[in-house]
Amino acid sequence: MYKFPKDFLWGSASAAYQIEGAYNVDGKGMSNWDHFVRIPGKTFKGTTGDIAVDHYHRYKEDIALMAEMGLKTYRFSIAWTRIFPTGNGEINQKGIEFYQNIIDECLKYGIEPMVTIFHWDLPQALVDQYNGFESEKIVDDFVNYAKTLFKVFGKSVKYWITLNEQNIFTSLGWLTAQHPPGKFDDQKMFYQVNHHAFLAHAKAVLAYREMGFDGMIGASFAYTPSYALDCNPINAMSKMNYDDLKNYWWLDVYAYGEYPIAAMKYLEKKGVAPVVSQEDKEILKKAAKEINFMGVNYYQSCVCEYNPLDGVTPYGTMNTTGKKGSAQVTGVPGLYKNPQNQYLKTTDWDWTIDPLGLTYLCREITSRYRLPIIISENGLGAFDKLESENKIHDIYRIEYIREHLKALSQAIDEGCEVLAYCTWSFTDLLSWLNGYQKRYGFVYVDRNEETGSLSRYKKDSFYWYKEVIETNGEK
Ligand code: BGP
Repeated sequence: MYKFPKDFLWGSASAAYQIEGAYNVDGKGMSNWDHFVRIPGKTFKGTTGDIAVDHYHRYKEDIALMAEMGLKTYRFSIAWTRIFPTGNGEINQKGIEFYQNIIDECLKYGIEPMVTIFHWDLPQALVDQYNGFESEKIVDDFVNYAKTLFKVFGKSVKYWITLNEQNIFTSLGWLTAQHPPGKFDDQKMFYQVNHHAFLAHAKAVLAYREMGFDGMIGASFAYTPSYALDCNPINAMSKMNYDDLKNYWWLDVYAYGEYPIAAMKYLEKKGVAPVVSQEDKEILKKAAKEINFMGVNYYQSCVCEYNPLDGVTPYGTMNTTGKKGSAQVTGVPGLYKNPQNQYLKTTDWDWTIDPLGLTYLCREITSRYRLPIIISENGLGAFDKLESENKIHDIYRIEYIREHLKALSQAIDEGCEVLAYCTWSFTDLLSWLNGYQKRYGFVYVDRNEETGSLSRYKKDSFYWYKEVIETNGEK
């Protein structure tokens, strides 16, 4: 049914904070998330990743399940605080050992490790010292951390993702106050923080090359492709505004080392543009030539419509409960707003389900950037039900992934170079804003306090994806 290249990397992804637990074990330092979840009211029903799904102690069992499924790659992130408990200084050998074990375990089964250097859990010590990404000091500490990983793991790991979804952790951290540091509408800082993150990414990429490695390195971006509401030119302009500010602002810097012109003008007029030196510009450009792929996390597309100056703002209620229809329309006054797409269904969390959007974005990346693509996340968050005999009949997930794979194979057929597809996620895990009830995995994790003890059960989708991999997508 689908066509995929011979060495296609069938994968699945996770992130340290969302699966590991063991938040204060073996010398690990406190992260900004360990800190944030302890502030009352910040997370869904006060959930934390203190234990998460205890992957720290169960990684062998989890990776054995990956091997049983036949995964070709496993994307996971390293917790900075396990390697450098306070962000820099002395290396914590126990942390190195843990990730060495994960990597060895993957390699033992022929699973290619794909490592995310930063998936949002920042050493709290760096926040206490200089407010983390708000200061340019973060760049040196990040590069030092990345270089340590390259030095220790660089021979066994060939795929590196510098930053996961820079667009999301900065938006939720400095605009909507839903992630640490929980700041609201601080636009000036938002753009400055992003600039520091770009520099951190760029310098890490350059360091990787300077150290002589020839593996694959890039960033992963949460890409929400957009459609104009209709052929009214004012809505087409709204789409252009949206893309410049919400997509190309990141993609262009990774791929070209340059900010989009119209968006920069707009921010300058508003007085919120980042301070960018000549030297920074050169670094960004140099690093852009060194990335090997664009990492894309794809969950949904959006519609763009004209939004008047007194229109909706970016700060409408989000659906973090799974109660369909509770999300509000948001946008940027004067530029665009994002109404629901009447042609598409949504998940229980109001995320649009749009397989063709995946073909669309692959085509766009290919023609705009001429870069290979790694789909580093794609999946369906749902309320799964544990039935008798520990079965989970998640046909809706199978259908979701099947349709997205069809769309991906279409993109490949139309000339896009796609190297890997990682589902989010392998086991169920913590959803940052939605607690544990929003499940994504192929493997169910039983959280029932009496019976659960975090037992793992294979869902129907597990067996289905196993066959997809076995047949290289022809099933
Ligand atoms: C991405 C993140 C992941 C993961 C996923 C699902 O933005 O990179 O870490 O959480 O989204 O999102 P959610 O858990 O909000 O449903």
